[in-house]
Amino acid sequence: MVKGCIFDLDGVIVDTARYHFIAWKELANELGFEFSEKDNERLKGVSRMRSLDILLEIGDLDFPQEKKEELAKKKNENYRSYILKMTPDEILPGAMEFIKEVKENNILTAVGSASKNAMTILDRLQLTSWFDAIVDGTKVSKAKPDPEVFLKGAEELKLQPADCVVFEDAEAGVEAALRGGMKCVGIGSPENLGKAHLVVSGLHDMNMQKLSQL
Ligand code: B16
Ligand code: MG
Repeated sequence: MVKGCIFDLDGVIVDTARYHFIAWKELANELGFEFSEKDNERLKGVSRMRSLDILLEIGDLDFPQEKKEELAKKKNENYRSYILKMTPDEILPGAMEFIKEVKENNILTAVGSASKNAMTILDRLQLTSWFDAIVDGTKVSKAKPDPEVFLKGAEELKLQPADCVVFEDAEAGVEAALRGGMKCVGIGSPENLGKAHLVVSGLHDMNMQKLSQL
């Protein structure tokens, strides 16, 4: 029986990928190269510094560590200027309803996100109090596909990994959930999330029946 649901944030509860995209694109343009939406797909679920490395690889550029940190800081300040304007209207369809349904069934809830801005986003969406545990990029040292973020989530919920279901939109996140010994629901397309136990197009397509059959 499922005792806990652990949700990834970006791509599952909210679509911050478009703000990441605008901020990374602005940085790429300043550095003198183009960055497309297709390129942005490679950054989903990936940590900030690893995202910068991928971006610089696309632009065929490299910089010393100190300069890289300065660039990542600049991108993050720009990104934060967008997320600070977010409202609860931006919660993805069906997410609020599913989280409520899960809680009504006495199942615990957690967030497991790579983002160091997760608390700001959850506050802007007025969602913080809906979660029994929040594990974000400030609490972990190993990026997905390492299972650390989800194992910490289960631990904070005081549950065994096998009693938890992870909801993830990124391939590396699905891998992380499976490596952690959890069930996983992929949010998106079976093409790249095929390893998950179930793939749905969004939380609007989830319900208690599907959850209990996992
Ligand atoms: P930050 P998730 C991830 O969030 C994003 O998908 C990824 O694109 C981003 O680079 C990463 O967070 C780090 O975000 O720069 O805010 O620390 O999908 O794990 O909720
Ligand atoms: Mg995600």
